[in-house]
Amino acid sequence: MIYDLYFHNDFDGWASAAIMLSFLEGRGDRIGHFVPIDHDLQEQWADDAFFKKHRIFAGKRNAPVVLDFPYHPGTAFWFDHHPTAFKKESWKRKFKEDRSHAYRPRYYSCCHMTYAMLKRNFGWHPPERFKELIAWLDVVDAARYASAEETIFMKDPAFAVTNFIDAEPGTAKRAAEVIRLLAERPLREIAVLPKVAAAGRRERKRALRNLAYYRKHLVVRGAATMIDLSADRTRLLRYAPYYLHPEIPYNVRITRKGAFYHLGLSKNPWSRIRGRIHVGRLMRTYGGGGHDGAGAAEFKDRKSVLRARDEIVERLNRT
Ligand SMILES: [Mn+2]
Repeated sequence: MIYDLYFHNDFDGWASAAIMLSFLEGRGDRIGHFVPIDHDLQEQWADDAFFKKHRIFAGKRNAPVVLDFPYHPGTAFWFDHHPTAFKKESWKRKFKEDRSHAYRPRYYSCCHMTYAMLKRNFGWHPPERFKELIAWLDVVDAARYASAEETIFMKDPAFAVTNFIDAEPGTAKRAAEVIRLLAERPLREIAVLPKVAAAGRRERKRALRNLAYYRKHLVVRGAATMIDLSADRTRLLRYAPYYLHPEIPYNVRITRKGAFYHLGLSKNPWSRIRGRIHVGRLMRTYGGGGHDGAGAAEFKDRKSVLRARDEIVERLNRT
């Protein structure tokens, strides 16, 4: 049988596709098309005839496999772990789990979920090396890093691979190449391939440059650190505040998105002192949202974003 592999265009989607590739080819099936997809498809995705109609590739359509992406009833296989897996109420009602369609929001990664489902439902015997891959995706896809330091210095081979995947838009050809590598080789062997190693070096250099910027511009105000990146968003180094101030529980960040100012508030996942405020709820009072550990809101001008930031920081210091 021939399948088309559709997968979310990030490390977890590509790694899920690698697991699926190994399983399908192992039982004598073939892959017709590798199709990286992203959430800009949403409108078309809602069409029941999506797999017949879409223009992502020309030529024959094979049985679709969808991984790490919202549900679609026209799939031969579907595995996802996102809380937003069902985009249409009618699809959600009709959905029935079977051995090739499952939804497991408890999994940290779709890669791990796919691995577990294929083992359990099909008696698949995966190659030993996949244990490393699923362990890493459970870290990367859920940002469960051991420390802030680990994310800045990026010494593990998995970082080079994820940097390589994120560096360029995922064309079908490039995705097919890397997915096959992920299916056949351990991460440390992929990380030393010239293009992958170069992406890793580039990102490590950028991280060090941005760390220097944070050292200079990060402001401490009691329970929160503050960084203003509205002049240059490329300076962003998400976990730098927690590396520089491991005991400070909150970080407030200002960035710019087109005409809007974006105010992001996050909790330090590694500090011993746990922030007690539900960040998403607090940001909702500013018209934004989020979850317990991170949230954001948008503002029309600089004056209002700074006023909100000062109010929020004051509030964080009162609890
Ligand atoms: Mn995922």
